[in-house]
Amino acid sequence: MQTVEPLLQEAEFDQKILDEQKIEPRDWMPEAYRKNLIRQMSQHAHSEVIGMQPEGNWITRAPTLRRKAVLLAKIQDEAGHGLYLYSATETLGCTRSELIEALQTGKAKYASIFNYPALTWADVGATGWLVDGAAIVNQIALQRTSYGPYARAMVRICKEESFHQRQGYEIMFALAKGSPQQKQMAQDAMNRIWWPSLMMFGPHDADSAHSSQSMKWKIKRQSNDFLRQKFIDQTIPQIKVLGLDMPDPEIRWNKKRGHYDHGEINWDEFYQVINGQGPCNHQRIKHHKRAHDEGEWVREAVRNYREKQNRRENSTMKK
Ligand code: FAQ
Repeated sequence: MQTVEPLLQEAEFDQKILDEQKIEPRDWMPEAYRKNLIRQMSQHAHSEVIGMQPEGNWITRAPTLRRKAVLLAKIQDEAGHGLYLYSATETLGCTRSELIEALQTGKAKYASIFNYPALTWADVGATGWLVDGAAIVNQIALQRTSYGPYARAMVRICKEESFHQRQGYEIMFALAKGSPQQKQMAQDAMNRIWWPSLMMFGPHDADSAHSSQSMKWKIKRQSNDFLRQKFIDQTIPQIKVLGLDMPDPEIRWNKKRGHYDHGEINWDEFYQVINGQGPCNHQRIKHHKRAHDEGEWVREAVRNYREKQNRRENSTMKK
């Protein structure tokens, strides 16, 4: 016979979600909620960490010392975001090494955008402006996600992403208002990065495997298509200020809808990239493995230090 306790726990959980209360690590939660959070949060953490690679490529080639210092600070912020998100994910009962293994073996995904190369300096600008811009639109909604540690991490991350978006736009502005060659470089970067930025919001709502349950649990607060449209609507006026041509010939203001209409995303390309067949998937994971292996001595030193501390504490207690 089923005991009433699990039913009570579930009812309490449902009520908390209904009342907009946060679920905390010590609270009871359905196993599927926990697993879904681990999936989304760890993929988010992986995106921040893998996302350092395309931009990292430009640190030694930044055009001025100021640009270099700003880019370094931005990339360090992304590492910090990865850390908050990994730590928040660990509160759900999984270890860092399990999460890293899932990334390196391809079990866990990361944002498809980072499987494209950063070909020119303008890509650094377009990435800050469009990729961080898309990330903020998504993450502002996630500040109200139902899991406490994730929501709190998002508050700080959003503040930093906002600086990232502005530094990207500033690079694009300088290029777009510069020489004809610089303007062309900005146009080319925007044309290439536009579509993968739209893909960051995931498949259409009707094709999104997790959305319906995630929205019920308030893990996701707004749908993929809603957020994508919001990003498009806020970005088109920014393109106009830059004086660049639209990256999509079908972009048109739709008075009736009160939104910009746009062309269809190439979903075949999206699925190819998220399933490991993008231009840089192999390179990104290979680089991550190498960096991770090279950091083994740090993890070993921490483990040894902890063991030593534990032995010292145990012997003090015995005395
Ligand atoms: N790329 O059912 P849905 C950043 C997967 S942070 C790869 O709609 P969901 C900062 C999805 O995981 C950017 N995979 O999934 C930065 C699922 O696969 P699974 C990262 C994608 O979770 C800037 C399957 O497709 N932000 O950029 C993508 O409900 C510059 C079905 O999709 C976040 O992660 C994609 N674009 O909605 C750093 C935000 N889209 O798990 C450096 C948090 C979908 O079943 C430089 N995440 N998939 O194997 C989310 O909001 C959600 O997870 C979505 C996807 C909206 C990404």
